[in-house]
Amino acid sequence: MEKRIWWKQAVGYEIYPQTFADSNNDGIGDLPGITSKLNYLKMLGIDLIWICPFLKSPMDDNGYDIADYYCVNPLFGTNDDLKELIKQAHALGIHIIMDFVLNHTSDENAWFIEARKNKQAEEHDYYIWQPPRYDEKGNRQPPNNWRGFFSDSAWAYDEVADEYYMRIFSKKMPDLNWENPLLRKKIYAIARHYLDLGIDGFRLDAIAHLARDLSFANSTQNPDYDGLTLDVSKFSNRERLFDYLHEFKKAVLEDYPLAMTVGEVGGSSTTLTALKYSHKDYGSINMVFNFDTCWENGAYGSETLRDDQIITNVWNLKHNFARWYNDCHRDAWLPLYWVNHDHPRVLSQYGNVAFRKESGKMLALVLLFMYGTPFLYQGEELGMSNVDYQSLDDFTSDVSARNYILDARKRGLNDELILRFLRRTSRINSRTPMQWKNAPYAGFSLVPPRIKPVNNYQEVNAEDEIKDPDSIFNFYRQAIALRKDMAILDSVTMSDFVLENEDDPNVFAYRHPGKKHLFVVANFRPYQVNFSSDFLGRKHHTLLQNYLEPSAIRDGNQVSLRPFECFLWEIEDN
Ligand code: TEU
Ligand code: CA
Repeated sequence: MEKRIWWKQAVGYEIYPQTFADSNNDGIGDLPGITSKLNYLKMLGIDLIWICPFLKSPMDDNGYDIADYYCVNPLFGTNDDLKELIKQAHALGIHIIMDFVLNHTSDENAWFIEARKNKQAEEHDYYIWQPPRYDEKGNRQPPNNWRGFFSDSAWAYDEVADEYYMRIFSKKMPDLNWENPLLRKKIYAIARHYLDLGIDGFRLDAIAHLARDLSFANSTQNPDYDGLTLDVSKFSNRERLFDYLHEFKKAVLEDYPLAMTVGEVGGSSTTLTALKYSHKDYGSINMVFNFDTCWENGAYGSETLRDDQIITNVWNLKHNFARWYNDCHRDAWLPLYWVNHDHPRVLSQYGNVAFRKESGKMLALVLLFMYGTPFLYQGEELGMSNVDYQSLDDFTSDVSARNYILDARKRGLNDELILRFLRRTSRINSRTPMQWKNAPYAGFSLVPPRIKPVNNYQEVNAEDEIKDPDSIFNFYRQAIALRKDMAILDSVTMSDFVLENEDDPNVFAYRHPGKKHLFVVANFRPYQVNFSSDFLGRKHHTLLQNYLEPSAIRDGNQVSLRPFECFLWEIEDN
């Protein structure tokens, strides 16, 4: 029965291996560390983990730059450690999906080493090369004005080849040329290798970018101060990419019907485009991550805003979730998440550290009862929050932050503003070590980790959270257990998702009028707000709430909600 597909019932959890658990106390998280925490994840109710890249890599982009697709990064363990992790996870009923990076490799990958050395080599054409341009003064320039995602040009010059190679991320991450059929075969072989090893599927990294405008014409967008412009139409969601993905499906995925695939399609993909990837009849993969529900507090690009100007746009947030549901649910499945390893912490984004417990639980409730497969991000279940770093140096383990600092200084931003902006938006925020206990380095390691822990592990850590029956962790546990109740899951995934009092600017409320009629109400403000709905007057029983005493209902259809107050009701329809 289609509806019983495992990944439609699963609750996922994203792991950033470098900072999840360090088994050998060298300051770097590793695969045996993950294995050692499987029972923790099981206790939480997780049955699907997505592990960010752990293959051999010089770590220019923390593993998204792969040097050897067939070898576990020695920093993280061995190929045998991976087999052991798969075995133990499966024994507990936990599926594992791998982060598969197929848009680019590391420049230290054997393919690229050969490609730059020898233009005649088969591997040369695995990458995208263009001759330099020369300006009036005779200075060498990149082939065009395209900017990449990490602030600088989408091209890097190679001395030996005397050509530029395309690289929309860092210069150590040359883009792969998907037009080359031999390269595509190599990629498919890698996918098969890991599926045969027992991996249950893939998160497909940066998949929206596999096809580019091969005319390499300049973007006609207005260039920025340095003559470059980030024009995503040049390398995102282009028609040709769907041919590649269909081939991938035929060549690999059709032979593994239980494998799950979730593509990262990013910010420039509409719901219509999403269906091209993931339509149940004509799509190639099972679902796609979109970014439309991220950054709805305006933090993105907020260089000149004060902290008190960063306010969640609850209307946009809930309507974006509803739009993806409405446009897709008949034909495609969806993943659900607040944030991932490329974002700040959700507690700092949409919650509030002054109301850690209340807002942490509220965020759990709202996410876990929507349509789709929810993914928590490591530490979310503990209420982990953004970094408290005081120096720009603390951000430099992230190549995008390094490039951003250079670019922002060129634009005349002072270091104080840069620091404020990075503390608000940097990817490092989510990459700090898991806070396992109240011990040095948050109990993550006995030595200083490469990425500094947030200095609140005295109060925010797994050991204490597990013990405290009223903790965020235990709230997640209860919420996940409820979601897994078959009758509730059927309502969540098979009856409608309807926003309730949809224009209320502060409260995110929705219903599932299924066999079990579910009603979620959540105040997104750090202050008291009034909310009205006819359903508030209905007979119900409370399944979950984040304040011990229920709020007093006034006039039958009005309630005054305390800061971040939320509840889940089952409405009695007769
Ligand atoms: O991120 C890609 C990414 O977030 C964006 O570039 C996205 O494709 C774009 O905004 C589309 O709108 C993935 C990983 O999650 C990230 O950690 C890596 O740094 C990156 O790919 C490169 O591998
Ligand atoms: Ca280690």
